Amino acid sequence: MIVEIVKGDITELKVDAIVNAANTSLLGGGGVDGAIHRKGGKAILDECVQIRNKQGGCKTGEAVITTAGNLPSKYVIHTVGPVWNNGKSREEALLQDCYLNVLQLAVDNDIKTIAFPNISTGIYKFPKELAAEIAMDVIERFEYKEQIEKIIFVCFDDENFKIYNDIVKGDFAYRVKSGLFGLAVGDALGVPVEFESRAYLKENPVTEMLSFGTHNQPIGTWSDDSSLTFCLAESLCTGYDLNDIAKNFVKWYSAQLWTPHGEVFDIGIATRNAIHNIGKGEQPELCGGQEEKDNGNGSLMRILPLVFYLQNEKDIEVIYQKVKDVSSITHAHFRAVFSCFIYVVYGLEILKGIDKVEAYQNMQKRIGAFLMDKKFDAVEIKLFDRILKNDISKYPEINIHSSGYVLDSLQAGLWCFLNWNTFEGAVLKAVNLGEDTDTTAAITGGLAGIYYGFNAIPEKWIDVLARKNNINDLCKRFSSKLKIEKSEK
Ligand code: AR6
Repeated sequence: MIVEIVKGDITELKVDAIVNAANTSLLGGGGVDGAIHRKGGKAILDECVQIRNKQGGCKTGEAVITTAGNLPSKYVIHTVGPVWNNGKSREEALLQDCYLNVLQLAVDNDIKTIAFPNISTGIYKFPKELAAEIAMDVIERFEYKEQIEKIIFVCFDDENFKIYNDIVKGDFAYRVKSGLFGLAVGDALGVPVEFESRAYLKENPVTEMLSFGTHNQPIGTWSDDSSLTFCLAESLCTGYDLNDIAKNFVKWYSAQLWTPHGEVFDIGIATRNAIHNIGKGEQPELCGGQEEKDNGNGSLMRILPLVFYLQNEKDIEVIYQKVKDVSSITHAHFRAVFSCFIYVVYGLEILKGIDKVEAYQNMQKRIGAFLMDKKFDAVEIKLFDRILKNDISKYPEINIHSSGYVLDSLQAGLWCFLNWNTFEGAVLKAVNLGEDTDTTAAITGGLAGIYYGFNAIPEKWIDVLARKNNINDLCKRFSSKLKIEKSEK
């Protein structure tokens, strides 16, 4: 079941059913009830009268169904919300009953898409925030929710729209889903044009999800970037165990774990060598290449799940060590490790729900403080000046490279994320920078996904994404595992 929040007029929605905030008479009134009867016409009123004759109206908390007359939807489900009486008259329980009874009627009538107004929050004066929390809570706990494909909350006023968005975006499971889908969508947008030059893409920019091209894959196919990201998340679902993570990487390569269509069609050199070492039984954190030439973007592209795993970790030393170990399975050189570290620390700031520029500055401060007592090679640290000392977003495009070199990928990913103000704009820019298109867009898409949220990812891109149901299922398992760990701490 997908939950969407939209701002607008519920009478215009073409869904299986819209919900009416009616009164016990069922004969129409003001607010959304008035709008539905006005637009829907006499047919709805006639059916309501029939119901009245049979059962004498509709009690508060209950629901009845009619067809939708002249409205674009097929049905209207009328429910009667409670009038707010300072919480003294079981209003919360009655509002819960409204949502529950509507959902039950929807399932009984094989309704797959349904739109709710913000019941009781108008003329009946129910506090909006409390009403939104009740609505979300009931649908989350509804036993047959998987029988409904989509629930849309239609907010008429700005205040309700903001309240609903805040609830959805603040939800941890939603953020996990936003990040992992954001990464995979970016990856899949880049796959058909991987290795194309920037000049070529300036002439022929990618604006949509394409098929075939470089790797001859069907539309919506993601690459090793997403595969290894999912392998890491999959392993973290059972706890933090480097051996298990490394084993999953081998399973991907040799047993098609988390491949989009059962085959590995792209793999980096360093990752291939590391997987060979893992197979020989070496300690996981010693499997990755340690030479300067081993600084490809192959660990950065798959590190995102650590942002979620480390969400409650306050100690930056622990964060560094975990990022170092997980990167080192395939990429052990300081530059690759430190790039992953910057990405994870920035991701943790983004996860707080603050503005992306403020989050960027916080990341710079946190890493600056972390470096104070470290004796890292100064030449290496200097390589990160553009990101840590300056503002990477201010550099002109000509200074932003998008090769498979980890430092290029990190700079390009941050640059796209910071300079475009939509998910779509950021990932398309990342693809159109050319060369390592899938990885630049995956790195951008992971951050942009968390920041703008799953609902901001164009639906047409999610629709064509390979194994989207499996990814959704992984996100649910991963976030509930992390929620359990959080409550046990
Ligand atoms: N589309 C979506 N939402 C709307 C629309 C619309 N066209 N019009 C209003 N809303 P209310 P209640 C929102 O007052 O509080 C009637 O007289 C509105 O901004 O319609 O449950 C009935 O007959 C608010 O957020 O319903 C009852 O007597 C939400 O819908 C009484 O009002 C509900 O506001 C029910 O009061």
